[in-house]
Amino acid sequence: MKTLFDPVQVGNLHLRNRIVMAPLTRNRAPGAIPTPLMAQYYAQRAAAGLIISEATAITQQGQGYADVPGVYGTEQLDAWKQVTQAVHAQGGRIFCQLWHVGRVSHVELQPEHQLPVAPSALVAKTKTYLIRDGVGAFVPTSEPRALDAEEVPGIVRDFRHAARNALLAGFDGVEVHGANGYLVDQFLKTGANQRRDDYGGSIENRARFLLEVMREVCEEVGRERVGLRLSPVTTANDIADDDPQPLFDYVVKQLAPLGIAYLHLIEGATGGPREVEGRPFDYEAMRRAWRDAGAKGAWMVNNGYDQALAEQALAEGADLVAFGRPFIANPDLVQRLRSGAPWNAVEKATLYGGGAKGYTDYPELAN
Ligand code: 8OZ
Repeated sequence: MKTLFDPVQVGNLHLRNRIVMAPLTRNRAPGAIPTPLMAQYYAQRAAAGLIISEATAITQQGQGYADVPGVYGTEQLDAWKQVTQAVHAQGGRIFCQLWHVGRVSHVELQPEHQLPVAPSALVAKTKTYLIRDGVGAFVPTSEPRALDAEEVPGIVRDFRHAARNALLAGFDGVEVHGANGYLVDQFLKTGANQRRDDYGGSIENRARFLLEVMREVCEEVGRERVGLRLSPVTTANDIADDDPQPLFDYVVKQLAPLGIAYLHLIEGATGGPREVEGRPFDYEAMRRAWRDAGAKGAWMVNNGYDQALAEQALAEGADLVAFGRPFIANPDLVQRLRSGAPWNAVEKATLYGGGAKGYTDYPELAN
């Protein structure tokens, strides 16, 4: 029987357990530059088998919220080095989540206040977070402009370049953010993609951008250092697809020969119910399609897991379980899982933005 505490090989990394810290946006990187406080926060959580960093913008164009970090400038890379060194000093492992928000942005965050870019010029009915004169505010996203087909290879190269940067900054690998209604997910799904060229229409065309990104990133840093996050039926950021099962069936069949280290599934609505009304989905069938196509990478599950559900998932074929909010409130979550100790509750008011409060000051169990 697999347990959460078994060591496991993922790509060429030996992880000390199957417990993953999920990517968590915390908006504590002023000017998109990581801070020493972030190094402390991640180091506190380094007992996880793997940490996936908060979503990190591959370019300024890929930025959609105030004070989220980037991985495109020298200063950012130097600051990330302190984070990765602090995690490694605790014997931990950390991947960088590579993020382009696409239409989930605001002109005030974009280079020269240009329009955010997207597969199609359709507004996402969602909000983003800005800080104006020091005061945080949730504001509707800006109307995006549709990318020209000729611009797409440039964004694929931006992903590739960011992957190289992440390794230069000491990350053990990268996770492409293909979930939660951001750019990759916008290309994949009918609700955001009305293109009539090679990047829209059929499933093959809508999956083209993702597969181009994955091929380039694998070529740059090695397949064993690459993961991908997907959310087939999430409702996050106003995203939807008319028929997700065949879409993701195709995606995993095409991904399999790439030989990536892991696939990371958000089951249901991100941070919400694991079953979404009107959006049934068979994850087991998706995993079978991936395995039948020859994929050997780890299958990582996420969304609302507690200990019992996590153990059940491992028994049913998952290899890794990612915990999000529990890791915010419990820096020693691995220890608590081991001992069956209760978990601290998350304080909502300090999730996004601010300093040490609700970030590095959650209590650990007394030893
Ligand atoms: C919460 C707030 C802002 C961004 C995601 C990167 O959902 C995010 C995110 C989450 O993937």
